[in-house]
Amino acid sequence: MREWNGTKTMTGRVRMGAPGNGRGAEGEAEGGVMVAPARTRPKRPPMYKVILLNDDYTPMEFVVQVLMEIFHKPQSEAVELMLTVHQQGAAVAGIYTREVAETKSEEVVEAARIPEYPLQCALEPNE
Ligand code: TYC
Repeated sequence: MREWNGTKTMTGRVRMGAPGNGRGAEGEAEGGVMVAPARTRPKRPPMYKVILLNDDYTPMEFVVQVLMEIFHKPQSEAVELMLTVHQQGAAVAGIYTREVAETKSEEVVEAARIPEYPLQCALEPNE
């Protein structure tokens, strides 16, 4: 019988190590039993959309500034995105890992809290 000496590739397919001593390049013998090695590369982290929400009070210029400073949008794109939110109620400002998405959302709310604007964001899993 052939012993396991495969390694897992990023796509999840099995790649066999060199035959011979029963040890793949990355496999480890443990009491004579081969164990599958850990994945060689970490999985992609779950991603989250930061959705900017419309309201009736936050000035358009302030939203454009937020999109440029917090989401690093060029001015033309920031104006376009702000108008989309204004006309359609919401739009995706960016897609990030959970921690980064939460931080962006907190930064938006905090920036708006100082001049007392009600600007808000929502987070949504990306797929
Ligand atoms: N609707 C706001 C206004 O008329 C502008 C606005 C745009 C507010 C986008 C929030 O996320 C927003 N002043």
